[in-house]
Amino acid sequence: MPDENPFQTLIELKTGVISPPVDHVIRRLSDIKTIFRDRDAAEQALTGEDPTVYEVYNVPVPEETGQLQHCTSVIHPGAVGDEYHMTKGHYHARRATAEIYLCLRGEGILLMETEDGRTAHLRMSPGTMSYIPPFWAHRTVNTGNAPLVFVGVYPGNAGHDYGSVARIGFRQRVIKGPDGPQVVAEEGAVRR
Ligand code: PAN
Ligand code: ZN
Repeated sequence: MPDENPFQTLIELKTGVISPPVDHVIRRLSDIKTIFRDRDAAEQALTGEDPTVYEVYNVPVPEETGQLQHCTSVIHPGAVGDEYHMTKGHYHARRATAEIYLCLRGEGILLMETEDGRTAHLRMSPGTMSYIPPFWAHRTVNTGNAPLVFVGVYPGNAGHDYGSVARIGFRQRVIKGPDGPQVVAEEGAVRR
């Protein structure tokens, strides 16, 4: 029997802010500094202010099979050394769950990889709808000068596993090249 009522939220397309107010996660550089390859540049940046790298606005939905989690992410423009601002990245705790990213604003690259070593990336720009299949870890990178704003929709029971990415790292990075953003293979061993 249905025990919930339909509801609606409003996304401000320019900022990604959802109203009425929902759960709001702020990731500052001090929270995520170890994900960037140039640790000295990260420490240097932290001697000044502690910049907000990205924010997530999560519409609260029960974490249950059949539900659809949905949220906006806003990655602010910037770089740490030669590496663009990006999310921590994760696998879904329940690996067999997919996700859709609909880009509303900005330019970026969606990095993906599997535990058996496959890698992929997709460019994001307003209107692109990217499909992250089950079993693919995902991390989003803002390669532009404006906020990268996108909607994510994924199964209610997916959950997030950050530990695997934190332990193993991502096999690809996006750096500033002479002709713009470049996707490069992570140097050295995969484990670090
Ligand atoms: C997204 C991400 C969001 C932030 O909603 O959670 O972009 O990235 P991290 O979770 O890696 O910090 C999503 O993929 N949810 O499943
Ligand atoms: Zn996800």
